[in-house]
Amino acid sequence: MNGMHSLASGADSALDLPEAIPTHPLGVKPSGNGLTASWTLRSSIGYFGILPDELISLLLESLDAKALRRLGATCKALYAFTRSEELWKGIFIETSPPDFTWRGTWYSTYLNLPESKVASPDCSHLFSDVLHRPFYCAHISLTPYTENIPSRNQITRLSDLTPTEFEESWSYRPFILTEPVRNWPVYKTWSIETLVKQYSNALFRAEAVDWPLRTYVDYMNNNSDESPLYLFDRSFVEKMGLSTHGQNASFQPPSCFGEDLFGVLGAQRPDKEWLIIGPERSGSTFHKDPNATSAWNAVISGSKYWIMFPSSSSLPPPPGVYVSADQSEVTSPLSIAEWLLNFHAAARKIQGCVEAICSEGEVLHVPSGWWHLVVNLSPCIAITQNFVPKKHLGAALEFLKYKNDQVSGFRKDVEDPYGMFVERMREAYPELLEVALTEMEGKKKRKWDEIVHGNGEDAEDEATGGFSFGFGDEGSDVEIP
Ligand SMILES: O=C(O)CCC(=O)C(=O)O
Ligand SMILES: [Fe+2]
Repeated sequence: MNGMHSLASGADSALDLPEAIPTHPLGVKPSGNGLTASWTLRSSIGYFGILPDELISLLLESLDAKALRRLGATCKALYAFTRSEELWKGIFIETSPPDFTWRGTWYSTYLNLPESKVASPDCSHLFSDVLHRPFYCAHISLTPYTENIPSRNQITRLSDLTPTEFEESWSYRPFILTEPVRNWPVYKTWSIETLVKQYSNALFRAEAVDWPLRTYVDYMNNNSDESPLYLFDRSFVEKMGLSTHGQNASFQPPSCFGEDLFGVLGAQRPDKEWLIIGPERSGSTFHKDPNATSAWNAVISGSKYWIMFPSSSSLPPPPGVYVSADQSEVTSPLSIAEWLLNFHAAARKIQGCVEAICSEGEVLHVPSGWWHLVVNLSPCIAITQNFVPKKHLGAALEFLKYKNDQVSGFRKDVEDPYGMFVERMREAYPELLEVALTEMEGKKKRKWDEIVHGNGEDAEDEATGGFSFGFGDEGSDVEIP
Protein backbone atom coordinates (compact mmCIF):
# COMPACT_ATOMS: atom_id res chain seq x y z
CA MET A 1 0.00 0.00 0.00
CA ASN A 2 1.61 3.28 -0.96
CA GLY A 3 1.62 6.56 0.91
CA MET A 4 -1.39 7.95 -0.90
CA HIS A 5 -3.52 5.00 0.09
CA SER A 6 -2.30 5.32 3.64
CA LEU A 7 -3.47 8.90 3.73
CA ALA A 8 -6.71 8.09 1.98
CA SER A 9 -8.37 6.75 5.05
CA GLY A 10 -6.74 9.04 7.55
CA ALA A 11 -9.86 10.84 8.71
CA ASP A 12 -8.32 14.32 8.44
CA SER A 13 -6.83 13.99 5.01
CA ALA A 14 -9.59 12.10 3.18
CA LEU A 15 -11.16 15.30 1.93
CA ASP A 16 -7.93 16.47 0.27
CA LEU A 17 -7.88 13.51 -2.07
CA PRO A 18 -9.74 13.01 -5.34
CA GLU A 19 -10.97 9.58 -4.31
CA ALA A 20 -12.60 9.79 -0.91
CA ILE A 21 -12.66 6.32 0.62
CA PRO A 22 -15.02 6.01 3.59
CA THR A 23 -13.65 4.99 6.94
CA HIS A 24 -13.31 1.23 7.57
CA PRO A 25 -16.33 0.02 9.63
CA LEU A 26 -14.07 -0.76 12.59
CA GLY A 27 -11.81 2.22 11.90
CA VAL A 28 -8.82 0.05 10.82
CA LYS A 29 -6.22 2.11 8.91
CA PRO A 30 -3.61 1.18 6.32
CA SER A 31 -0.19 0.16 7.66
CA GLY A 32 1.47 3.42 6.64
CA ASN A 33 -0.50 5.30 9.26
CA GLY A 34 1.19 3.21 11.95
CA LEU A 35 4.59 4.73 11.18
CA THR A 36 3.73 7.93 12.98
CA ALA A 37 1.22 6.56 15.50
CA SER A 38 2.07 6.77 19.19
CA TRP A 39 0.54 3.37 20.00
CA THR A 40 -1.15 0.44 18.30
CA LEU A 41 -3.81 -2.10 19.24
CA ARG A 42 -1.49 -4.77 17.83
CA SER A 43 0.62 -4.69 21.00
CA SER A 44 -2.18 -6.54 22.81
CA ILE A 45 -2.20 -9.67 20.65
CA GLY A 46 0.44 -11.48 22.70
CA TYR A 47 2.35 -14.31 21.01
CA PHE A 48 0.56 -13.64 17.73
CA GLY A 49 2.59 -10.43 17.61
CA ILE A 50 5.62 -12.12 16.05
CA LEU A 51 3.58 -13.14 13.00
CA PRO A 52 3.06 -10.87 10.02
CA ASP A 53 -0.56 -9.91 9.33
CA GLU A 54 -0.66 -12.11 6.22
CA LEU A 55 0.17 -15.17 8.28
CA ILE A 56 -2.35 -14.36 10.99
CA SER A 57 -5.14 -14.11 8.44
CA LEU A 58 -3.97 -17.28 6.73
CA LEU A 59 -4.04 -19.16 10.04
CA LEU A 60 -7.55 -17.93 10.74
CA GLU A 61 -8.74 -19.61 7.55
CA SER A 62 -8.34 -22.94 9.32
CA LEU A 63 -10.67 -22.03 12.23
CA ASP A 64 -14.38 -22.70 12.37
CA ALA A 65 -17.02 -20.14 13.34
CA LYS A 66 -16.95 -20.97 17.03
CA ALA A 67 -13.17 -20.80 17.34
CA LEU A 68 -13.06 -17.54 15.40
CA ARG A 69 -15.59 -15.94 17.68
CA ARG A 70 -13.77 -17.08 20.82
CA LEU A 71 -10.46 -15.76 19.53
CA GLY A 72 -12.11 -12.52 18.46
CA ALA A 73 -13.41 -12.00 21.98
CA THR A 74 -9.88 -11.77 23.42
CA CYS A 75 -8.94 -8.29 22.21
CA LYS A 76 -9.92 -5.63 19.69
CA ALA A 77 -7.07 -6.36 17.28
CA LEU A 78 -7.89 -10.06 17.03
CA TYR A 79 -11.55 -9.19 16.79
CA ALA A 80 -10.74 -7.10 13.71
CA PHE A 81 -8.76 -10.00 12.20
CA THR A 82 -11.56 -12.47 12.85
CA ARG A 83 -14.12 -10.16 11.24
CA SER A 84 -12.60 -10.52 7.76
CA GLU A 85 -15.56 -10.82 5.42
CA GLU A 86 -13.75 -13.35 3.23
CA LEU A 87 -13.58 -15.72 6.21
CA TRP A 88 -17.29 -15.40 6.90
CA LYS A 89 -18.23 -15.68 3.25
CA GLY A 90 -16.46 -19.05 3.17
CA ILE A 91 -18.07 -20.22 6.41
CA PHE A 92 -21.54 -19.09 5.35
CA ILE A 93 -21.34 -20.68 1.92
CA GLU A 94 -20.12 -23.94 3.43
CA THR A 95 -23.10 -23.94 5.79
CA SER A 96 -25.55 -22.90 3.05
CA PRO A 97 -28.74 -22.70 5.13
CA PRO A 98 -31.85 -23.29 3.01
CA ASP A 99 -33.53 -20.15 4.26
CA PHE A 100 -31.94 -16.97 5.52
CA THR A 101 -32.11 -13.18 5.38
CA TRP A 102 -29.24 -11.23 3.85
CA ARG A 103 -28.11 -8.79 6.52
CA GLY A 104 -25.57 -6.62 4.71
CA THR A 105 -22.42 -8.55 5.65
CA TRP A 106 -21.49 -12.23 5.57
CA TYR A 107 -20.76 -12.06 9.30
CA SER A 108 -24.15 -10.64 10.35
CA THR A 109 -25.93 -12.93 7.89
CA TYR A 110 -24.20 -15.95 9.43
CA LEU A 111 -25.21 -14.79 12.91
CA ASN A 112 -28.65 -13.74 11.64
CA LEU A 113 -28.34 -10.41 13.42
CA PRO A 114 -29.20 -6.95 12.14
CA GLU A 115 -26.01 -5.02 11.53
CA SER A 116 -26.90 -2.61 14.30
CA LYS A 117 -26.64 -5.49 16.80
CA VAL A 118 -23.16 -6.53 15.68
CA ALA A 119 -20.29 -5.21 17.79
CA SER A 120 -18.09 -2.63 16.15
CA PRO A 121 -15.36 -1.71 18.60
CA ASP A 122 -13.14 1.23 17.75
CA CYS A 123 -10.06 -0.21 16.04
CA SER A 124 -8.73 3.12 14.77
CA HIS A 125 -5.38 2.31 16.35
CA LEU A 126 -4.93 -0.81 14.31
CA PHE A 127 -2.80 -0.27 11.20
CA SER A 128 -3.00 -3.12 8.74
CA ASP A 129 -2.97 -3.23 4.95
CA VAL A 130 -4.10 -6.85 5.09
CA LEU A 131 -7.31 -5.81 6.84
CA HIS A 132 -7.73 -2.48 5.14
CA ARG A 133 -6.97 -3.42 1.53
CA PRO A 134 -10.12 -5.46 0.77
CA PHE A 135 -12.18 -2.60 2.17
CA TYR A 136 -10.20 -0.05 0.15
CA CYS A 137 -10.58 -2.14 -3.04
CA ALA A 138 -14.32 -2.40 -2.42
CA HIS A 139 -14.61 1.37 -2.50
CA ILE A 140 -12.22 2.68 -5.14
CA SER A 141 -13.85 4.69 -7.87
CA LEU A 142 -13.89 2.80 -11.17
CA THR A 143 -14.09 5.91 -13.35
CA PRO A 144 -10.34 6.64 -13.53
CA TYR A 145 -9.94 3.25 -15.22
CA THR A 146 -12.94 3.20 -17.45
CA GLU A 147 -12.99 6.67 -18.91
CA ASN A 148 -10.57 8.41 -21.26
CA ILE A 149 -10.11 5.25 -23.30
CA PRO A 150 -7.32 6.00 -25.81
CA SER A 151 -8.91 6.28 -29.25
CA ARG A 152 -6.68 3.55 -30.73
CA ASN A 153 -8.04 1.16 -28.10
CA GLN A 154 -11.72 1.94 -28.65
CA ILE A 155 -13.80 -1.05 -29.72
CA THR A 156 -15.68 -0.20 -32.93
CA ARG A 157 -19.43 0.42 -32.65
CA LEU A 158 -21.65 -0.68 -35.51
CA SER A 159 -25.39 -0.40 -35.84
CA ASP A 160 -25.60 -3.85 -37.38
CA LEU A 161 -23.74 -6.24 -39.65
CA THR A 162 -24.79 -8.72 -42.29
CA PRO A 163 -23.80 -12.36 -41.80
CA THR A 164 -21.43 -12.03 -44.77
CA GLU A 165 -19.76 -8.94 -43.32
CA PHE A 166 -19.34 -10.75 -40.01
CA GLU A 167 -17.89 -13.82 -41.65
CA GLU A 168 -15.58 -11.97 -43.99
CA SER A 169 -14.35 -9.08 -41.87
CA TRP A 170 -15.36 -9.25 -38.24
CA SER A 171 -15.11 -12.83 -36.93
CA TYR A 172 -11.67 -12.11 -35.45
CA ARG A 173 -12.39 -8.67 -34.06
CA PRO A 174 -14.26 -7.40 -31.02
CA PHE A 175 -17.04 -4.95 -31.86
CA ILE A 176 -20.22 -3.57 -30.33
CA LEU A 177 -23.60 -3.73 -32.03
CA THR A 178 -25.82 -0.87 -31.00
CA GLU A 179 -29.20 -1.92 -32.34
CA PRO A 180 -30.30 -5.58 -32.41
CA VAL A 181 -31.19 -5.93 -28.72
CA ARG A 182 -33.58 -2.99 -28.67
CA ASN A 183 -36.48 -5.05 -30.02
CA TRP A 184 -36.07 -7.93 -27.62
CA PRO A 185 -39.05 -8.36 -25.26
CA VAL A 186 -36.59 -8.93 -22.39
CA TYR A 187 -34.92 -5.61 -23.15
CA LYS A 188 -38.24 -3.83 -23.11
CA THR A 189 -39.54 -5.40 -19.92
CA TRP A 190 -36.67 -6.46 -17.67
CA SER A 191 -35.28 -4.46 -14.79
CA ILE A 192 -34.08 -5.64 -11.39
CA GLU A 193 -37.45 -4.58 -9.97
CA THR A 194 -39.58 -6.39 -12.56
CA LEU A 195 -37.47 -9.53 -12.31
CA VAL A 196 -37.64 -9.66 -8.56
CA LYS A 197 -41.40 -9.24 -8.71
CA GLN A 198 -41.87 -12.03 -11.19
CA TYR A 199 -39.18 -14.50 -10.08
CA SER A 200 -38.85 -13.67 -6.40
CA ASN A 201 -38.58 -17.28 -5.18
CA ALA A 202 -36.90 -18.87 -8.18
CA LEU A 203 -33.43 -20.17 -7.40
CA PHE A 204 -30.57 -18.84 -9.50
CA ARG A 205 -26.95 -19.90 -9.41
CA ALA A 206 -24.46 -17.37 -8.08
CA GLU A 207 -20.96 -18.91 -8.10
CA ALA A 208 -21.19 -21.79 -5.60
CA VAL A 209 -24.71 -21.14 -4.30
CA ASP A 210 -28.31 -21.26 -5.48
CA TRP A 211 -30.25 -18.38 -3.97
CA PRO A 212 -33.81 -17.13 -4.44
CA LEU A 213 -33.68 -14.07 -6.68
CA ARG A 214 -35.08 -11.80 -3.96
CA THR A 215 -32.22 -12.78 -1.62
CA TYR A 216 -29.66 -12.18 -4.35
CA VAL A 217 -31.17 -8.75 -5.04
CA ASP A 218 -31.07 -7.92 -1.31
CA TYR A 219 -27.39 -8.88 -1.45
CA MET A 220 -26.82 -6.79 -4.58
CA ASN A 221 -28.36 -3.73 -2.99
CA ASN A 222 -26.43 -3.95 0.25
CA ASN A 223 -22.95 -5.45 0.32
CA SER A 224 -19.40 -4.18 0.59
CA ASP A 225 -17.55 -7.10 -0.95
CA GLU A 226 -14.37 -6.51 -2.86
CA SER A 227 -15.45 -9.15 -5.39
CA PRO A 228 -19.24 -9.32 -5.16
CA LEU A 229 -20.94 -12.66 -5.61
CA TYR A 230 -21.97 -12.86 -9.29
CA LEU A 231 -25.17 -14.44 -10.53
CA PHE A 232 -24.33 -16.62 -13.54
CA ASP A 233 -27.14 -19.00 -14.39
CA ARG A 234 -27.10 -21.36 -17.36
CA SER A 235 -30.66 -22.66 -16.94
CA PHE A 236 -32.46 -19.32 -16.92
CA VAL A 237 -34.41 -20.00 -20.13
CA GLU A 238 -36.26 -22.94 -18.56
CA LYS A 239 -36.45 -21.38 -15.09
CA MET A 240 -38.01 -18.21 -16.46
CA GLY A 241 -40.17 -19.91 -19.06
CA LEU A 242 -38.64 -17.89 -21.91
CA SER A 243 -39.09 -18.72 -25.54
CA THR A 244 -36.08 -18.54 -27.81
CA HIS A 245 -37.60 -19.33 -31.19
CA GLY A 246 -39.99 -17.75 -33.61
CA GLN A 247 -41.97 -14.54 -33.58
CA ASN A 248 -42.43 -14.51 -29.82
CA ALA A 249 -38.83 -15.14 -28.85
CA SER A 250 -37.89 -13.34 -25.65
CA PHE A 251 -34.43 -12.75 -27.14
CA GLN A 252 -32.58 -13.92 -30.23
CA PRO A 253 -28.94 -14.04 -31.24
CA PRO A 254 -28.18 -11.06 -33.47
CA SER A 255 -28.54 -12.45 -36.99
CA CYS A 256 -25.04 -11.45 -38.15
CA PHE A 257 -23.43 -14.19 -36.05
CA GLY A 258 -24.97 -16.79 -38.35
CA GLU A 259 -25.27 -20.41 -37.44
CA ASP A 260 -23.75 -21.76 -34.25
CA LEU A 261 -21.97 -24.92 -35.40
CA PHE A 262 -22.19 -26.50 -31.93
CA GLY A 263 -25.90 -26.66 -32.79
CA VAL A 264 -25.20 -29.90 -34.71
CA LEU A 265 -24.68 -31.55 -31.31
CA GLY A 266 -28.34 -30.96 -30.38
CA ALA A 267 -29.04 -31.91 -26.77
CA GLN A 268 -25.41 -33.01 -26.38
CA ARG A 269 -24.01 -29.57 -27.01
CA PRO A 270 -22.07 -27.88 -24.20
CA ASP A 271 -23.67 -25.13 -22.09
CA LYS A 272 -24.34 -22.18 -24.31
CA GLU A 273 -26.15 -19.34 -22.55
CA TRP A 274 -26.15 -17.57 -19.25
CA LEU A 275 -28.13 -14.93 -17.45
CA ILE A 276 -25.68 -12.63 -15.70
CA ILE A 277 -26.72 -10.29 -12.90
CA GLY A 278 -24.46 -8.38 -10.56
CA PRO A 279 -23.99 -5.17 -8.64
CA GLU A 280 -21.54 -2.40 -9.45
CA ARG A 281 -17.94 -3.76 -9.18
CA SER A 282 -18.97 -7.35 -9.83
CA GLY A 283 -17.56 -8.89 -12.98
CA SER A 284 -15.28 -11.45 -14.54
CA THR A 285 -11.51 -11.59 -14.07
CA PHE A 286 -9.35 -12.32 -17.12
CA HIS A 287 -10.25 -15.49 -18.98
CA LYS A 288 -10.83 -16.90 -22.45
CA ASP A 289 -14.20 -18.42 -23.19
CA PRO A 290 -14.61 -22.19 -23.03
CA ASN A 291 -13.88 -24.63 -25.84
CA ALA A 292 -12.46 -21.86 -28.07
CA THR A 293 -15.97 -20.52 -28.60
CA SER A 294 -16.80 -16.94 -29.53
CA ALA A 295 -19.48 -15.11 -27.57
CA TRP A 296 -21.88 -12.24 -27.65
CA ASN A 297 -22.83 -10.43 -24.46
CA ALA A 298 -25.96 -8.25 -24.48
CA VAL A 299 -26.52 -5.67 -21.76
CA ILE A 300 -30.20 -5.53 -20.85
CA SER A 301 -29.77 -2.99 -18.09
CA GLY A 302 -26.76 -1.19 -16.61
CA SER A 303 -23.34 -1.01 -18.26
CA LYS A 304 -20.08 -2.95 -18.41
CA TYR A 305 -16.46 -1.96 -18.93
CA TRP A 306 -14.49 -4.41 -21.09
CA ILE A 307 -10.75 -4.69 -21.58
CA MET A 308 -9.57 -7.33 -24.05
CA PHE A 309 -6.40 -8.77 -25.55
CA PRO A 310 -5.83 -11.04 -28.53
CA SER A 311 -4.05 -14.25 -27.74
CA SER A 312 -1.46 -16.35 -29.45
CA SER A 313 1.20 -18.83 -28.50
CA SER A 314 3.78 -16.16 -29.30
CA LEU A 315 2.29 -13.49 -27.04
CA PRO A 316 2.39 -13.35 -23.26
CA PRO A 317 -0.95 -13.37 -21.43
CA PRO A 318 -2.27 -10.00 -20.18
CA PRO A 319 -0.27 -8.51 -17.30
CA GLY A 320 -1.23 -10.00 -13.94
CA VAL A 321 -2.41 -13.25 -15.57
CA TYR A 322 -0.32 -16.38 -15.30
CA VAL A 323 -0.56 -19.36 -17.62
CA SER A 324 1.16 -22.71 -17.04
CA ALA A 325 3.67 -23.85 -19.66
CA ASP A 326 1.18 -26.23 -21.27
CA GLN A 327 -1.48 -23.49 -21.12
CA SER A 328 -3.78 -25.80 -19.18
CA GLU A 329 -3.98 -23.63 -16.09
CA VAL A 330 -4.78 -19.95 -16.00
CA THR A 331 -4.51 -18.00 -12.82
CA SER A 332 -5.84 -14.47 -12.46
CA PRO A 333 -5.02 -14.18 -8.77
CA LEU A 334 -5.99 -10.55 -8.28
CA SER A 335 -9.47 -9.22 -7.73
CA ILE A 336 -10.74 -6.89 -10.46
CA ALA A 337 -10.09 -3.84 -8.26
CA GLU A 338 -6.54 -4.93 -7.45
CA TRP A 339 -5.86 -5.63 -11.12
CA LEU A 340 -7.11 -2.15 -12.03
CA LEU A 341 -4.95 -0.55 -9.34
CA ASN A 342 -1.82 -2.48 -10.25
CA PHE A 343 -1.90 -3.28 -13.95
CA HIS A 344 -4.47 -1.23 -15.82
CA ALA A 345 -2.28 1.74 -16.71
CA ALA A 346 0.43 -0.46 -18.24
CA ALA A 347 -2.03 -2.88 -19.83
CA ARG A 348 -3.87 -0.30 -21.91
CA LYS A 349 -0.56 0.69 -23.55
CA ILE A 350 0.06 -2.83 -24.85
CA GLN A 351 -0.40 -3.22 -28.59
CA GLY A 352 -3.59 -5.13 -29.31
CA CYS A 353 -5.39 -3.99 -26.13
CA VAL A 354 -8.97 -2.87 -26.80
CA GLU A 355 -11.52 -1.38 -24.41
CA ALA A 356 -15.10 -0.15 -24.31
CA ILE A 357 -18.06 0.58 -22.13
CA CYS A 358 -20.95 -1.53 -23.38
CA SER A 359 -24.17 0.23 -22.43
CA GLU A 360 -27.75 -0.84 -22.02
CA GLY A 361 -29.14 -2.12 -25.32
CA GLU A 362 -25.74 -2.94 -26.82
CA VAL A 363 -24.08 -6.27 -27.62
CA LEU A 364 -20.36 -6.96 -27.49
CA HIS A 365 -18.68 -9.61 -29.65
CA VAL A 366 -15.89 -11.65 -28.01
CA PRO A 367 -13.95 -13.49 -30.72
CA SER A 368 -12.69 -17.00 -30.00
CA GLY A 369 -9.49 -16.98 -27.97
CA TRP A 370 -9.53 -13.37 -26.79
CA TRP A 371 -8.69 -12.59 -23.16
CA HIS A 372 -11.24 -10.38 -21.44
CA LEU A 373 -11.85 -8.75 -18.06
CA VAL A 374 -15.29 -7.28 -17.46
CA VAL A 375 -16.57 -5.09 -14.65
CA ASN A 376 -20.11 -3.83 -14.09
CA LEU A 377 -20.25 -0.08 -13.67
CA SER A 378 -23.74 -0.16 -12.20
CA PRO A 379 -26.16 -2.94 -11.25
CA CYS A 380 -26.36 -4.92 -14.44
CA ILE A 381 -28.45 -7.56 -16.20
CA ALA A 382 -26.98 -9.27 -19.25
CA ILE A 383 -27.48 -12.32 -21.42
CA THR A 384 -24.52 -14.05 -23.02
CA GLN A 385 -24.28 -16.87 -25.54
CA ASN A 386 -21.25 -18.82 -26.66
CA PHE A 387 -21.12 -20.08 -30.21
CA VAL A 388 -18.90 -21.50 -32.92
CA PRO A 389 -19.03 -19.39 -36.08
CA LYS A 390 -17.75 -20.82 -39.36
CA LYS A 391 -14.44 -19.00 -39.22
CA HIS A 392 -13.62 -20.53 -35.83
CA LEU A 393 -14.64 -24.09 -36.58
CA GLY A 394 -10.94 -25.00 -36.85
CA ALA A 395 -10.24 -23.44 -33.45
CA ALA A 396 -13.08 -25.37 -31.80
CA LEU A 397 -12.01 -28.67 -33.40
CA GLU A 398 -8.42 -28.08 -32.40
CA PHE A 399 -9.44 -27.28 -28.82
CA LEU A 400 -11.63 -30.36 -28.47
CA LYS A 401 -8.93 -32.57 -29.97
CA TYR A 402 -5.72 -31.26 -28.41
CA LYS A 403 -6.92 -29.68 -25.18
CA ASN A 404 -9.42 -32.33 -24.22
CA ASP A 405 -8.44 -32.02 -20.56
CA GLN A 406 -9.70 -28.42 -20.65
CA VAL A 407 -12.96 -29.08 -22.47
CA SER A 408 -15.90 -27.93 -20.36
CA GLY A 409 -19.68 -27.63 -20.30
CA PHE A 410 -20.48 -31.02 -21.87
CA ARG A 411 -22.74 -33.39 -19.99
CA LYS A 412 -20.90 -36.20 -18.27
CA ASP A 413 -22.32 -38.83 -20.61
CA VAL A 414 -20.59 -37.25 -23.62
CA GLU A 415 -17.38 -39.25 -23.54
CA ASP A 416 -15.71 -38.01 -26.69
CA PRO A 417 -16.79 -34.45 -27.55
CA TYR A 418 -14.29 -34.20 -30.41
CA GLY A 419 -15.37 -37.48 -32.02
CA MET A 420 -19.03 -36.63 -31.68
CA PHE A 421 -18.58 -33.13 -33.10
CA VAL A 422 -16.64 -34.45 -36.11
CA GLU A 423 -19.25 -37.11 -36.74
CA ARG A 424 -22.19 -34.67 -36.57
CA MET A 425 -20.39 -32.07 -38.67
CA ARG A 426 -19.65 -34.76 -41.27
CA GLU A 427 -23.38 -35.41 -41.52
CA ALA A 428 -24.47 -31.76 -41.55
CA TYR A 429 -21.61 -29.80 -43.17
CA PRO A 430 -19.09 -32.21 -44.73
CA GLU A 431 -17.39 -29.55 -46.83
CA LEU A 432 -16.90 -27.09 -44.00
CA LEU A 433 -15.51 -29.89 -41.89
CA GLU A 434 -13.01 -31.02 -44.52
CA VAL A 435 -11.67 -27.49 -44.97
CA ALA A 436 -11.33 -27.01 -41.19
CA LEU A 437 -9.65 -30.39 -40.64
CA THR A 438 -7.17 -29.80 -43.47
CA GLU A 439 -6.39 -26.37 -42.08
CA MET A 440 -5.95 -27.76 -38.58
CA GLU A 441 -3.58 -30.52 -39.65
CA GLY A 442 -1.66 -28.07 -41.87
CA LYS A 443 -1.19 -25.78 -38.92
CA LYS A 444 0.02 -28.59 -36.70
CA LYS A 445 2.54 -29.50 -39.37
CA ARG A 446 3.73 -25.89 -39.68
CA LYS A 447 4.08 -25.69 -35.93
CA TRP A 448 6.10 -28.89 -35.92
CA ASP A 449 8.35 -27.52 -38.68
CA GLU A 450 8.81 -24.33 -36.67
CA ILE A 451 9.92 -26.31 -33.64
CA VAL A 452 12.18 -28.61 -35.61
CA HIS A 453 13.63 -26.06 -38.04
CA GLY A 454 13.29 -22.98 -35.84
CA ASN A 455 11.66 -20.79 -38.45
CA GLY A 456 8.64 -19.63 -36.48
CA GLU A 457 7.72 -16.04 -37.28
CA ASP A 458 4.19 -15.26 -36.44
CA ALA A 459 4.40 -12.01 -34.56
CA GLU A 460 5.70 -9.39 -36.98
CA ASP A 461 4.16 -9.08 -40.39
CA GLU A 462 7.08 -7.58 -42.27
CA ALA A 463 5.43 -7.58 -45.67
CA THR A 464 2.74 -5.12 -44.65
CA GLY A 465 4.72 -3.35 -41.96
CA GLY A 466 1.68 -3.94 -39.76
CA PHE A 467 1.45 -6.00 -36.66
CA SER A 468 -0.28 -9.30 -36.89
CA PHE A 469 -0.97 -11.77 -34.16
CA GLY A 470 -0.55 -15.39 -35.03
CA PHE A 471 -3.35 -17.40 -33.51
CA GLY A 472 -0.93 -20.27 -33.41
CA ASP A 473 -3.09 -22.21 -31.05
CA GLU A 474 -6.63 -21.07 -31.67
CA GLY A 475 -7.32 -19.91 -35.15
CA SER A 476 -5.95 -17.96 -38.05
CA ASP A 477 -3.93 -14.81 -37.90
CA VAL A 478 -5.62 -11.53 -37.22
CA GLU A 479 -4.44 -8.07 -38.14
CA ILE A 480 -4.57 -5.43 -35.47
CA PRO A 481 -5.06 -2.11 -37.26
O1 LIG B 1 -20.62 -9.99 -18.27
C1 LIG B 1 -19.58 -10.49 -17.86
O2 LIG B 1 -19.19 -10.45 -16.69
C2 LIG B 1 -18.72 -11.23 -18.85
C3 LIG B 1 -19.12 -12.63 -18.95
C4 LIG B 1 -18.12 -13.46 -19.65
O3 LIG B 1 -17.06 -13.08 -19.95
C5 LIG B 1 -18.48 -14.81 -20.01
O4 LIG B 1 -19.63 -15.17 -19.89
O5 LIG B 1 -17.60 -15.53 -20.45
FE1 LIG C 1 -16.09 -14.65 -21.11
